[in-house]
Amino acid sequence: MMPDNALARITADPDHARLLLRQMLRVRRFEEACVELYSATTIRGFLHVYIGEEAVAAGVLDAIGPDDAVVATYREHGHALLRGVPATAIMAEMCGRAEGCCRGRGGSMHLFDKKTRFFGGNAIVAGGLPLAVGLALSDKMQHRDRVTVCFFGEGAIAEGEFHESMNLAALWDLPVLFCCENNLYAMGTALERSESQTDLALKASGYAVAAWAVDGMNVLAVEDAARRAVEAIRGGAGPHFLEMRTYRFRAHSMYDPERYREKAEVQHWMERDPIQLLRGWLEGAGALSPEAWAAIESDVDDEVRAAVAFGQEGTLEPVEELTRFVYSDRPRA
Ligand SMILES: Cc1ncc(C[n+]2csc(CCOP(=O)(O)OP(=O)(O)O)c2C)c(N)n1
Ligand SMILES: [Mg+2]
Repeated sequence: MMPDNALARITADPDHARLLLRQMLRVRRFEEACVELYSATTIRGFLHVYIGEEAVAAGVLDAIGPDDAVVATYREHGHALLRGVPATAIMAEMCGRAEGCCRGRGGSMHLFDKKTRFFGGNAIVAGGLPLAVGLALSDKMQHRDRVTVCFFGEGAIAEGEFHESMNLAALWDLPVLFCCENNLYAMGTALERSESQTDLALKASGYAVAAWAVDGMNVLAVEDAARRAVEAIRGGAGPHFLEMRTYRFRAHSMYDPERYREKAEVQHWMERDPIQLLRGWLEGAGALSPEAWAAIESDVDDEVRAAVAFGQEGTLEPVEELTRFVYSDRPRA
């Protein structure tokens, strides 16, 4: 069933709703290609895909501007892509090529791009939160009208860095949007097995951070919540926390045999696939013809195909170069 506000939003601006659909599909197809390249051992190391959670990045990143900053986790290919890092540069990075956004030295978990103010790609659980607080503190001290969005999984809530970051952000009234991607599992550990309090917004409220939960499978609801929060932050209302209720359809990483959850549970969530939900609502509202959907798919496939070719054809850095950037290249004064 289409929520009433979804119909109203689609009717008011069908182009925008179709754009959100396209953005989610770009992430889905890009990551499906990554899985294939991983199976072919073109992508090595760890790979954590975001499939199922696309509505969160698509909705939130639509609500901020180019001067704002983004901090994410190791499940960040989609965030980088939707932030505007070219698909080619991300794919080359995934394949460890010199043409990648970090010269192939970061790989899947450490995408970084100065131009789009994308501050990682952080492999340490909760490691991005203090970075976001620092970025926001710097903006506040320099009177810049910027917001920092920090994405992290619900597993981060068990870390001390979460609590320290919430406290300092609230104490210093910092312009941060904490965006918790609650997919119910931290690797194989279910939230209710590791936390006595599973209402995550309540935890942020305990630090006097404005917080609420959002249906993370409904991109329109995500975007709406993010816009409200960002507007309030820009207006000086201090940090906000959104608990995005979502689910990952695939395993934690490519190495995970998934023994900790039932197939029926995965199936239940897959019936709320954010892409299929929005697609169905658009069709129901008469705002997406079969031709329009086919055109979106075809554009996205072209983009991904070009990225895969670019990544595969990229150059591996010569072995002699591998210790570069460990220490500064600058000669000592
Ligand atoms: C400080 C730290 N401890 C443990 C790990 C190993 N580890 C990697 S991912 C992960 C689970 C994190 O789950 P969550 O924050 O919910 O994010 P999700 O993977 O679900 O997106 C753990 C424990 C790590 N990377 N960093
Ligand atoms: Mg999780």
